[in-house]
Amino acid sequence: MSPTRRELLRMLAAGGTSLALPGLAGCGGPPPRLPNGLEPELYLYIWSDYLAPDTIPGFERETGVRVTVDTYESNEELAAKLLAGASGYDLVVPSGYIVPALVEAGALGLLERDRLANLGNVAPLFRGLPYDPAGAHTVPWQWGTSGIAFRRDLVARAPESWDLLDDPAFHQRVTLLDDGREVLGAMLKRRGRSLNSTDPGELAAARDDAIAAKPHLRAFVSAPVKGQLAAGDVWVAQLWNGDAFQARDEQPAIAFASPREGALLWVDFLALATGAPHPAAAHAFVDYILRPEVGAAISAATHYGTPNDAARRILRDAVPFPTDAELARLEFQRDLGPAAALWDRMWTEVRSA
Ligand code: N2P
Repeated sequence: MSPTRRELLRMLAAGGTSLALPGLAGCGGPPPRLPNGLEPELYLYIWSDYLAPDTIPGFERETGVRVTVDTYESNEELAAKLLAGASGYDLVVPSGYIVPALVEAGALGLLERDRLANLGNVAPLFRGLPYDPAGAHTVPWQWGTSGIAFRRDLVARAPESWDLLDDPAFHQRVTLLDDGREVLGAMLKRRGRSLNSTDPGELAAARDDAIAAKPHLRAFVSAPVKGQLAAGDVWVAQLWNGDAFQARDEQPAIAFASPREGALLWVDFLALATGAPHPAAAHAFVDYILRPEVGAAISAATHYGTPNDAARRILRDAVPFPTDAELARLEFQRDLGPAAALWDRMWTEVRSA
């Protein structure tokens, strides 16, 4: 591991809050087992609004395992918790770009793939991705794009470019995600750069653009902006496609645009945490979400794309894979390697400016 990456991971870990250590009580011997061989508990740490209503109850009914779900709003929040050590979580859902750093830091455990009978349902497009090419630690959860959610009824025209940040009509009515990869990525795209840039000059310019936009912004906010859009307090929000369509379920005037300058494509993964206290239940859950009907229900509820071919076939409104024209404007989020430390510094400077 390069010193800069080590430094980044230490920084992330330092930002972590201590956790009540679920599942770590009673440290004598292996946990008890249910008659089906599974541990009676499972701890899942996942982005908010990322499950179908019956995903957890269905698994609990079937297996007798009691599942505790905690949620987070960014990969950095997840990383901080994992790197602080002994998180007590069994399963976590990182985005692809941060998987290599988590693996290098020893935060992700090895999946026993022969315990996953439904692995074959994963679409070829989502196998062997560079984040974890052999699928040693992860299976794909959902995929999506980042763009602009807006209230059709409150804006005069669809904001389809990041130039919206300069438009006085949106002053204090616009939000950006509380996420450095997303905000600096959008600023880089606005300047025609790669959202995976590691060039210090390009990154400094992206930082300066974000700082210049701050007086116009209502906030940096992620998934919770859905309620503010529905209430009409926010008119325009940088958001992920599925969350935008979840908000539209509540307020039909909410629409989603992919910015003209190009947008970000991401894949999130279900991964085993190192030292998962309930490995048998964790593997059973991974295989459960790989079932066609369980995967389809998750995508139907979250409005994200499923990486599961069998699930996609039974979905009524599956998110189509991007068209060639869209793909030309989309860019996959990648691991930044040692440059992650520079990105982190730039983002801290934006937040504290
Ligand atoms: C969950 C959205 C997660 C998307 N609400 C970030 N990759």
